[in-house]
Amino acid sequence: MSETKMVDKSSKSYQAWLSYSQLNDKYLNKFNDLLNKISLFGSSAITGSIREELDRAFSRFLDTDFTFKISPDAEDEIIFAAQSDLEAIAAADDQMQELLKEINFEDLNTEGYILKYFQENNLLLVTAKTDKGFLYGTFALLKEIQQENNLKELDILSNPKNNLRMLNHWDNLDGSIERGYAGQSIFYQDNNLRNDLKRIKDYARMLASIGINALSINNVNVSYEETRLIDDKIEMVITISDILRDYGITTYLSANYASPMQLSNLDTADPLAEKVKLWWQEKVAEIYEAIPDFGGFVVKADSEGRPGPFTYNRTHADGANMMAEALEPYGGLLIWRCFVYNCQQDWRDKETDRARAAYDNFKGLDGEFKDNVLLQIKNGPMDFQVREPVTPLFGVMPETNQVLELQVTQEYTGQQKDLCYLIPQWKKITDFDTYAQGESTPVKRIVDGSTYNQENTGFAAVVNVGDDENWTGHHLAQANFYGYGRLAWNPDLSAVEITEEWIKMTFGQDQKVMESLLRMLLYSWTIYEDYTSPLGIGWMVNPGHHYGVNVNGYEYSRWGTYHRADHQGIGVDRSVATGTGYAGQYFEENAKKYETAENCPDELLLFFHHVHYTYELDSGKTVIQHIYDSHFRGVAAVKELQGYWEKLEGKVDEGIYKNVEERLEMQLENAIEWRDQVNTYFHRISGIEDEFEREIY
Ligand code: GCV
Repeated sequence: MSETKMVDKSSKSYQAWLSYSQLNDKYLNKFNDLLNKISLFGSSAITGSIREELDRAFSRFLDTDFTFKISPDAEDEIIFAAQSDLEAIAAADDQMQELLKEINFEDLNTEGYILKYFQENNLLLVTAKTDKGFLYGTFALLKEIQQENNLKELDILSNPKNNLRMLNHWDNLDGSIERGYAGQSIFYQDNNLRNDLKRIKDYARMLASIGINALSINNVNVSYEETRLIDDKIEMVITISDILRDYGITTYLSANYASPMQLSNLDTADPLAEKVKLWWQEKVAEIYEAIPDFGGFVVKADSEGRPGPFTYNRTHADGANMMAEALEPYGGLLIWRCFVYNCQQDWRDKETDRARAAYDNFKGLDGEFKDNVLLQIKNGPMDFQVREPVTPLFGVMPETNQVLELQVTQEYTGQQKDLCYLIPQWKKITDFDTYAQGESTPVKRIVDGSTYNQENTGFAAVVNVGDDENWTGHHLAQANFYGYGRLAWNPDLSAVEITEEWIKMTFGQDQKVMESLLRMLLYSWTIYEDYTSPLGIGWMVNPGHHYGVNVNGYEYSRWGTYHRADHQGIGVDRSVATGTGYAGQYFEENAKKYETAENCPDELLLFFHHVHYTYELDSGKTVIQHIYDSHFRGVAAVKELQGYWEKLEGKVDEGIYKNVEERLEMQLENAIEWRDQVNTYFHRISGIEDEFEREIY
């Protein structure tokens, strides 16, 4: 039996951005009239969640025992009601009838919401077409209040830009989490459900507050026990989905492609075999009997040892469509991952290029997938490195639904020991111009479905939470979780907007806290890049667990992840002219940019080209000098991070202060090790001195 961690649910670290601190007197006085007269309409399960949240929030905002009046009256000045309830009120109320004329319900989609203040009536309405929109609107108003924004200026209509806003758990039933850095699973322990269902509910609240509407609850590497979730362990899924549903979240499962073989001893999982099709149809019918609003499956097939249609000489379209067909009658989705590559490569083989794999495996299948199949594509062609180009697959499959997959859990970006705030990286990815339809076809416009007029598209990401009291190990890693949801709702938000919002929601209004944290968070990704792998090369990590430096850790392995450094130069030639041809997978504008070292941006130079250490970058430095400088700079910057944090002692919650202080110490140690090993390695191998004669070993 594994032990259960003690968690203080009243702590600031647990409450995360939903701690609803008491409002300051000035703000309270200004909006007292509104804040004390609130009513809520509706009786659905989701309105029940809204009611609970409002009770919790207002008791803390106002520091009183706040409970809603059962029967709202006409004097109320903040009204929470969905469109149908407002219309019912309006039938007997002329004033409401007039107000309704000013509300653009026709501009709302099914998950959108409106927050609108009417000055003449001193009335604030929170409304939406559906319960789900209403839930998001409620959290949006709480966000406005918690940030102490002016309620009498509110006039917001917000629709999510992406229909699918998903998080993927890589949780196993024994409680472990693949690539988890914040403790054990909040769902499972010893192949059972954990008995702390309250925690799952608190998690659902956090998800809803940032607009997440889909959750896959088990690892994409589906092992023996997890395969049983669609069988004799379905009760566990029912319990979880019952909690998530009340927060507008649809439950998905990662499915083992070979389930029919494990669960029913079928001798094949061939997608074209009738008995296999029938098996899935019957299985899916059973699942929907138990969970009528089940979302569907996420599938990792023919990838890193997982079973898939290749075994039967079938295509990924054959495999995905067979499962999608079973889900179709119920409106279920089949989310098929494109992380398919040869993980048995010989490092001596310079022809095979892992970066090419997603495009090579999937591009030719465009138009062959059913409408309820979504291809989930990692942001880059390799695997969530600190810097890699955006995958060329986005935009080249106009007849296929595409979903962007990000990694919130920090596998290659510091494992929640090192601070690495990923919103700036994700902004670069979502804003990347694919040129799929000429200039201005950024990734975000492909995966929001607008470029090719698709509905089943959106964002997915591997989440970073576990059972640590603060959910994410490093308290500041909560910002990645928060920011992912906000970006999935609206990828046009800027990194600064999202960051400021999270800081105020978590730490309140203190200007010093804001200034320090903004700097710490916004620069942390490039700081991490500085002291780790240079110029887009990636992978110089310890094999297996992927934390810490190991320059040659993956150089002679089977994973297709090489830097090809020798005494003269470094980098992988992926040009069309002399290399693996990967650069040619992009639309022309990008292909040209990446094809030559001269045109290629510095930050990705070594990803696309093998160059001499004395090659001069756009920055004017040589490659080797850049390696030295960035590594020295990276360590210096970590010390600055420590300095910024130290200024906040006494200004932030003590537990949080200590947590971050400790993590920054670990980060410094890690950064020093990276700096010294990388610099020493390249100094020895190149024989070139540092211009500034700093200490290299
Ligand atoms: C869930 C990388 C990770 C694996 C992960 C895989 C994937 O290879 O190291 O742990 O497996 O990606 O995305 O499927």
